[in-house]
Amino acid sequence: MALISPSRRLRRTPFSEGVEAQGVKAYTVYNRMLLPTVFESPEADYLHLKKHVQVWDVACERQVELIRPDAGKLMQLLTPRDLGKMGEDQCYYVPVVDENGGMLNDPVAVKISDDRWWVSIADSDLLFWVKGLASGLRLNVTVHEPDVSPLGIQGPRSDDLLARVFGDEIRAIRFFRYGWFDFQGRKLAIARSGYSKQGGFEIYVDGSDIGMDLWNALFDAGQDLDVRAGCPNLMERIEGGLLSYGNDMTDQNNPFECGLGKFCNVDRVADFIGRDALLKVAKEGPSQQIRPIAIHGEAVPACDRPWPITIDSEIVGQVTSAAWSPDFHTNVSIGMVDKAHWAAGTKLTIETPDGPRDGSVQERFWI
Ligand code: THG
Repeated sequence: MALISPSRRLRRTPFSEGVEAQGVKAYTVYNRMLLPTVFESPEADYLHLKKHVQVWDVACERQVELIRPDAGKLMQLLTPRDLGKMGEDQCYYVPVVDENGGMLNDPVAVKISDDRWWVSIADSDLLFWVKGLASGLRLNVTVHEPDVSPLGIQGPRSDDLLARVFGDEIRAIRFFRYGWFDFQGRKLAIARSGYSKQGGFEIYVDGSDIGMDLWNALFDAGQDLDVRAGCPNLMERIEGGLLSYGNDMTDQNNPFECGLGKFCNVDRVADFIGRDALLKVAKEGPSQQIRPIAIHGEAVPACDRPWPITIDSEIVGQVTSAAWSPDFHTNVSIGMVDKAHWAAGTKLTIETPDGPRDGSVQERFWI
């Protein structure tokens, strides 16, 4: 593939300097910002992530901040997930849907207080939707993108690395909870969350000015842990069934199709946008759904467009993410499959650009 030309529109991050110094080899574009995809090689990065600890520049997970009296009301309008019992130390993975129940984003919502929220977005322009609603409904709320950039700490030695920089209290943070920790006199929210299944944290770095200081402090503290710069790893995230908005689902899919029905409290939440549409799907059930699919044979190429899934030449779905898994010795993939054919064990044909390949629906994701 040809190179992508840099420009002001393609935003750098507070950590880009560090990422470059560590020899980043490839980027993708996410929320109009640079997101590293490879350091050493996809395989080497994967093996290191599963054994050690990595620091990830995921600043492209931009925050949409909702602040002032109607912030909580607006936040609940955005999602079918019930936020009623959410504490001021919690993060929730929340589907955000439009008036048709179509997925607009699948962010992590961080509740700072009743009237202040951060919505840590996937790759779509959610800011405009939220600003439009706030304005159209004349709500008493400010919606903007603050200078807050997540820095991921992922891998089995994450606790050990962060304890050295922030103290042992870091170890007590539970999954999808966060605490406030001091760095250079600034209070940073640190959550036990992140886009891998290897364990870890996300530091919400408040202020670009301290980005490189924190980056350097982490690498200084973790030398003997073999800490490295890393990034979301395609093979690992498919093994773990972590969804990628724009790849595995779009606004053409509802949350039930995405397997996110467990995050939809359509009966309990009285007032969210898309409720009528989702009540219908909740009652009838989705007609297609995301499934783990093993693709047999040698490594498949990059999945940069949907690959049709067929049975006896009839299209029954599509694969949207796929990669060779070094640990499971098969191609792991995520696909959307019609109800009639989504049962575990179903044999499928996947029409890859290299030709048709045999595959099968799996009982569950690999990790
Ligand atoms: N962290 C933060 N912001 C993000 C992401 C993140 N924004 C972009 C993107 N990732 C949003 N998408 C996801 C997808 C999956 C998860 C989080 C964000 C995730 N899922 C877990 C799972 O499916 O196993 C846990 C879900 C749960 O049980 O609540 O973590 O990663 N800040």
